[in-house]
Amino acid sequence: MELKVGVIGTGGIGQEHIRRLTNVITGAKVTAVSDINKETAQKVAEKYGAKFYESGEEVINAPEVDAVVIASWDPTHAGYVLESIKSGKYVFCEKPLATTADECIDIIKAEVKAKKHLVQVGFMRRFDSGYRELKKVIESGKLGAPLMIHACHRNLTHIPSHTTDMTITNSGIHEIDISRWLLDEEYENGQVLTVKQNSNSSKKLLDPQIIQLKTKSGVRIDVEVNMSSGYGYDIQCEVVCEKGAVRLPDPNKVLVRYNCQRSYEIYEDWSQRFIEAYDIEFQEWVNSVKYNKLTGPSSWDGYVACVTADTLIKSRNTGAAEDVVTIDKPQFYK
Ligand code: ISE
Repeated sequence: MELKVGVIGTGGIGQEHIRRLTNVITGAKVTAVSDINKETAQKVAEKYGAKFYESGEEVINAPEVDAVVIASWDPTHAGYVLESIKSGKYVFCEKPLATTADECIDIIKAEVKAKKHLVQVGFMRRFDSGYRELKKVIESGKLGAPLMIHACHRNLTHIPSHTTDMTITNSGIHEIDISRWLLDEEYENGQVLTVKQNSNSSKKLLDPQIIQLKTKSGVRIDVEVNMSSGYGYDIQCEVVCEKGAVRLPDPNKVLVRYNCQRSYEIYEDWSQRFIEAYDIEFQEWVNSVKYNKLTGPSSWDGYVACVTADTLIKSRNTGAAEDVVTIDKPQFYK
């Protein structure tokens, strides 16, 4: 039987998810949608044969909705997640889980009280074949213990409303999550360094920024987060271990010989670069909901990412490394 999914948010990413739930993956059907922009939501509803609702709360509580996808504006995430937990429905929430750590704690408390894992957070890199291969090599142990991660996160350019904090909460948050997942370790502290500024970025924006994190066992992670690379969307990651190093592969592209040059295409943005990861993420989510056992990133992972991002922002303001301080992990998430 098909899983009936209600989608809140029919902007760019919401429409992408509706398309993949309908045309790419198996076992799901989009039955209800809503968006702050009602006209767009109505058009999307018509296109996909779904029911249009005035509000996200109505989507969540609709009888034809078994599970919810939240792809709306970041500050609305927490409220919709809490409402979904209240109605006992599985919910996939695009990152970030919430915009404050306190809201994440409210979600954790509600989920623990419901005694059921209902929430998955959209950290799609965990579903990327390259990152999965990287994790496999680390976990095989043949390279010895990991010592360092060198990563970079480069966007071609940034949207006009992008802020200095969003470089951490919206972009760098992926490296915060994926490094923790690759190493299977928690963070001790973190710091943000600024470097000579790119004159092509908005004057109001600190860009680029360098994130530094240290795990409890002492592994050091450095990430260049650069919102104006000027040449494409480029994600790199190398894990240096005691006896070797392992690197994230570049996307598989043909080598073109043309005009006295050899070249490979570089993607323009994340929706193309991680398109397969998103597909796998949604297929696994639908399967796991059907089996009644979620396997993807949890509310706890969403919370830790949020606390770590807050810590990094604090460190940028204090100019010193700051400790990452979390609440005790509830047994429920162990
Ligand atoms: C964007 O919002 C995303 O979430 C992408 O995954 C990230 O790589 C990009 O930097 C963000 O702007």
